[in-house]
Formats: sequence, C-alpha cells, structure tokens
Amino acid sequence: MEQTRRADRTLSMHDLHEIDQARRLLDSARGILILTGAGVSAESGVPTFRGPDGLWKSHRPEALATPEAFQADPRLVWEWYGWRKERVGACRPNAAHAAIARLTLRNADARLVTQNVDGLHELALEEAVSEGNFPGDSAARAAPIRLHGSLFRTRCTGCDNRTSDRHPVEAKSEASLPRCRKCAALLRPDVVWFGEGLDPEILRQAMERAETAEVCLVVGTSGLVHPAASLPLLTRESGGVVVEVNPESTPLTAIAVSSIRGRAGQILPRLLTVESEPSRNRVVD
Ligand code: BJW
Ligand code: ZN
Repeated sequence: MEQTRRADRTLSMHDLHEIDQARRLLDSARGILILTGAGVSAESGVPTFRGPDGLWKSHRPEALATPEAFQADPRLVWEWYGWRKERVGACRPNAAHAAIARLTLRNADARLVTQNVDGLHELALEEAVSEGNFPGDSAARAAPIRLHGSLFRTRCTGCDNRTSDRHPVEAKSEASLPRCRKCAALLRPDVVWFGEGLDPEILRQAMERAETAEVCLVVGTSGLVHPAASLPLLTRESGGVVVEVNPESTPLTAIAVSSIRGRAGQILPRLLTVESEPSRNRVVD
C-alpha cells in the first residue's frame, strides 16, 4: 500500500519511449483486449493478493478462497468477504479505471476483461458515461467481461440463484449468514474460487477476444492465475502482441513486446487518453 500512495515517480526517457511505442501499437490496432488484475485497483486502496501488502500475506488462500474452505467454515469465509465488501465498497475508481472506461466507450474494437471482483471498472464506466459524450449503445458494449465474479453478488448453494447484494454481512454466527429467499439454502459470494471452473460462456467470450486482438494490454496482474493468465498467450499465438503495465516483472513480461514499469494510475492516462478528452484524470508530472 505504501508503494501505491507514494507520489508518482518521474518517468525516464526509457519509460517515455516504451509508452510512445505502446501508444502507436494501440492507435493502429483493430482489436484490443485489456486484461486487468488487482494492481489496477491498488491506487484506489483495494489490497492486491500477492506481494508484501497482499491479502495472501496474512490469509491462506486455501483457507478462504476454495469451495472446501467454504464447506468447512462458511462463517469464517463470509467474515472475510464481509470485511472486503466493506473495505472495497468505500473505494473509488482511479485514473487507470477512468482511462480504460473512456477507451472502451469510444473504441468499439477495445474490450476489457478483468479478474477483479471489486466493481471499480463498472463504476468508472458509469462516471465516464455521465461526464462524456459517448454513443448511445457504447455503455452496454463496454461492460467488462468479469472472469472471477463479483464481491457484490451472491449465489445460492442450493438453487444457484444469483443476486446482487451490497448489504453488509452479518457473520457473527453460522445462523446469521445470508440465506436464499427462494429455497433457504446458504448463500455464498458469487466469485470463482481456486479449483472452480469459470463460467464457460464468459471464458469463451474472453478467449475469442484474446484470439482476435491485435494488442493485448495487460495491466496490474501477477500473471500467475489461469486461465486468465493464458489469455495474453492466446493473443500472441494468434499473431497479436502483448503490452504490459506493471511496476514489477511477471511471467508475462517474457512474451511482451513492450513492458512499461510503472503504476497503472500514472501510465494508463498517458497511454490511452486522446487529446480531445477532458483532462481531469490526466497525470501531469
Ligand atoms: C500494480 C500496481 C499498480 C501492484 N499498478 N500494477 C494452469 C497452470 C497451473 C495451474 C492452473 C492452470 N489452470 C488452472 C489452474 C489452477 C488454478 C491456478 O491458476 N493456480 C495457480 C495459482 C497455480 N486456477 C483455477 O483454479 C481457476 N479455475 C480453473 O481453472 O478451473 C478449471 C481447473 C480447476 C482445477 C485444475 C485445473 C483446471 C480459478 C481461479 C480463480 C481465482 N480466484 C481468485 C479469487 C477470486 C475471488 C476473490 O477475490 O476472493 O481470483 S484468486 C486471486 O488471484 C483472484 C485474482 O483475480 C487472481 C489473480 O490475481 P491478480 O489480479 O493477478 O493479483 P495479484 O495480487 O496476484 O497481482 C497484482 C499485480 O499488480 C502484481 O503483479 C503487482 O506488481 C501489480 N501492481 N500495484 C499496476 N499501482
Ligand atoms: Zn436457493
């Protein structure tokens, strides 16, 4: 977190060159897939998973983010998700979310696929639509493809019914946990845990986008979790190129034609904003 709150560093000539090269690739690309991970929300105050301040530093994934963990102790799992809902619910989109939202609204060939469950891309879209002058059908078209579900939705363990739910979670005892209105079975967060398959239709759409994209822009992901991390490989195997924005190198760096080492909130406004757009979210050094 400390790293994310520090003032933006001055970009070097090398950074500026990388940004320039990536901008040209994006400007001429007919299909663009943007794949985001937790790092894109770090500057909004949402904790990432891995790394020194990540959630997995103090919580074991297998104790909280697997179906087995939920079966063994649903109260503990709900307590953790309740805490995250509260924390994330207080966060606002940052300049990176805003830049992505504006790109996907103005460019019908650009599509966002996110691993994030925090809803900040969706909020940024709403804000951009209310501020900008975008074509009528662009908001629906620009909706992110959400690979791992949403913190603000529940799924019934009995009848599979899904509902949006922004309420705080009452997880003091198992008896107080949220239950289905239709069948009274226990509800669970509508997220994808380790060992669970992704929604096949969502995965199909993401893979199709990856295969047809001329540029896959990967932002703020460790590139460790599959099948999300396989999407940039698909783009490359299909003849496209990969551009990465991340302060650290990742396994995806090796396949990237351009790696921009910096924070999403500093880099993306430079990379994606066009001159005619409002300058509110542009970063000036
Ligand atoms: C910044 C920044 C700033 C910091 N700006 N950047 C192939 C090979 C090996 C294993 C598998 C495989 N295929 C499937 C698997 C098994 C497994 C898996 O991938 N395991 C690996 C970890 C080894 N995958 C699954 O189980 C998936 N299901 C599946 O494939 O089903 C079929 C199947 C099952 C079993 C076996 C085989 C096939 C499901 C994966 C579900 C992941 N779920 C989670 C939790 C979601 C709900 C919740 O939030 O609670 O999703 S885990 C967690 O990791 C979350 C994230 O979406 C996901 C990815 O994390 P992300 O976004 O990359 O975050 P971090 O923290 O890792 O990285 C942050 C990055 O940001 C860092 O790089 C920083 O440097 C950077 N950063 N500040 C820009 N300001
Ligand atoms: Zn039910």
